[in-house]
Amino acid sequence: SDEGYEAWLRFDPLAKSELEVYTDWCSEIILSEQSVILQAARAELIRGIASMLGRKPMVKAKPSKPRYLFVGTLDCAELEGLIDKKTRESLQEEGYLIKTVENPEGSCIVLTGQTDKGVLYAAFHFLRLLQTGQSLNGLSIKETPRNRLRMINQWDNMDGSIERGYAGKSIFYKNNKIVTNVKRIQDYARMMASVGLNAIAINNVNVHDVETKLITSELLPYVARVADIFRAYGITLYLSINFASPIQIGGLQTADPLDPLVKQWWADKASEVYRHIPDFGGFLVKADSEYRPGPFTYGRDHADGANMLADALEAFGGLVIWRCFVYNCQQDWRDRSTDRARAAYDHFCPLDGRFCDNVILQIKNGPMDFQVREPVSPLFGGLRHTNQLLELQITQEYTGQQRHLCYLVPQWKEIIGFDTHASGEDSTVARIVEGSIHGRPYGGFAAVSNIGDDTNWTGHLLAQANFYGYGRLAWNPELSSEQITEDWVRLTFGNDKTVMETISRMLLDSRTIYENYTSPLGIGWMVNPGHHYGPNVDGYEYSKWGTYHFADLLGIGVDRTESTGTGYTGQYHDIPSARYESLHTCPDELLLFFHHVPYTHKLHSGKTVIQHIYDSHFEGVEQAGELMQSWASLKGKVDDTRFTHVLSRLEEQVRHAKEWRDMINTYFYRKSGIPDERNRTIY
Ligand code: GCW
Repeated sequence: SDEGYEAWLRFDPLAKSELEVYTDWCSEIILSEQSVILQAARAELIRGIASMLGRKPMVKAKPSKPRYLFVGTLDCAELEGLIDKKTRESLQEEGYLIKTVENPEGSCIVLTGQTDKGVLYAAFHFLRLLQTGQSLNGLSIKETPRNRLRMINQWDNMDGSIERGYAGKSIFYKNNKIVTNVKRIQDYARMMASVGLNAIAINNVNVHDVETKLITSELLPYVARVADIFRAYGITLYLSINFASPIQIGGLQTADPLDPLVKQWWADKASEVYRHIPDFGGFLVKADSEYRPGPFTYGRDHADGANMLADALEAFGGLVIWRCFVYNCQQDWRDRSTDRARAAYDHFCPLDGRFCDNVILQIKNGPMDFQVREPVSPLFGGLRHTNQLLELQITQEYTGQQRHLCYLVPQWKEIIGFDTHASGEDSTVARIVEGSIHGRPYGGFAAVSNIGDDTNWTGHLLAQANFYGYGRLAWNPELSSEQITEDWVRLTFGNDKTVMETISRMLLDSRTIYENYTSPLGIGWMVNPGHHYGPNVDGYEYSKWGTYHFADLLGIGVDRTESTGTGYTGQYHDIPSARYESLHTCPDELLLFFHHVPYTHKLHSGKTVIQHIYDSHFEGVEQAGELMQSWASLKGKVDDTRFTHVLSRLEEQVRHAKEWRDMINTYFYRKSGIPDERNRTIY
């Protein structure tokens, strides 16, 4: 039965019309070099081509047919004459080239890269061309990743649970051990490489007791085996570490980053790790955040902490990825002067310029925590002399937990396209994190994974699109949502036009729909505390977490202006700062994030805030119903197993959307006493 295990690497048999030409090109592969990564490329090509064309290609050292695939790095002598010098020189480290070379003596399609990694990416791209039915004539595709780091963070714990995981248990750990059956890890590596991802941290940033030991001689051999699997797909392995390790596993009295014994301990630890894993990526660190240990305990700051680790790793080429999700999580709700949104900027901007070159700050996209709508974190515009990594959340903690359809690529496009104005116009987040604006050596994207051991990886089958889209965007932030979506649908469901258009539309509309029936106008939260699923307007209103909406009988929203509020708007550069500061220019969708307004305040849309709340919630539920209808219209066009699975998720979504609608509308009707203009049922 088809439960979606193959994800977008299904390689379903192709239609008759395409078979003949493709077979002509693909029945012979010329590959003479050896390396584990080229081995992987070869295996992928054989598997994909055999599956799509129904015939296994032969791999040879010399061509015996007039048409063939040539696979190899630019170093391969045979490439002389096939690729000109200028093109060769223009290819960057992980870049690749797919080129049709027509010669009277024999024509080939060249899949090549500067490194074997590039060749692997070329192989996956080539398979995508076949699966989506593209012409192979005159191909000349040159690709270079925009970001040096294209990373995945697993929030997996060694007991097999996954923090904020909605697709089963960990594929990495079971019963406090690293799994021995590594088939799924390998298939995961394939999925990652197929979209160009090149780095992974395999344990939760909240590093508990057992996971603290991942860097001990007892567990490192097992970690090394996992690193071996990823290495074959060009993926570098990282570990999240516990800042208090010197105490917890090192027997020291302190973890003070300036203590010579602590420094020495980490330096020794680093060399031990690299003895086991020579190409180890480095450490991912959550410190002084949500009760995790960190430098603050010793009166040191984040630069002291990060640089100490960076010094230990430097000799081995390792990186420290230091998270900026640092805020006061023991706030008093009565205290109106503390604003959690300010925290990352307030903590890290003053340290700009102090971090070592092999430290990268990992910054969540928004100032709060992965809500369906947030402004972009002002820290991206603030830092100038520091490497930056954008942190996104693929796992749908606040966006329906993979029970609701919420395709995040459009949200991510908005984030990376946001103009910080840090160095004049077009200082987008994409350009900042890639390092080009401030000339930084490292940078890129990181994201929290949404996969687990459910057969289809992501719980909701359509949530695979979020993982896929993340990888494609990390490679090239310029790709449009539409392009990425179309590719994913074709790879996953085939090239039928109706299927492609229907599913694409569903995906592209889904985030707005989810936003419509959940929390309005950028205010966020309003979820059940702890697990964060389902509506609870006051769930966090009187808590210590700093996530308030301040709704009363007259109005709602957080005043984050400089003139009368928390001053958060002042963390942006002039242009975005002024835009958010003024009620006249603040965009509707973020209004309540920046301003506290009466329910009768008129939006740019012409509606009052209260009427907008009612309308969007009624509309959101209708739209969720339409999602279900759209899917239902595909009966017979999508195999039964996948069809039924998605349909049942969408039915659940509609039921739960109604719950959201009625709780939110009722709450605001009772608070404000203002009736719905259209007299619909509010309880
Ligand atoms: O969003 C919050 C989550 C925590 C998470 C934390 C973080 C890993 O609710 O589960 O912990 O963010 O990003 O560190």
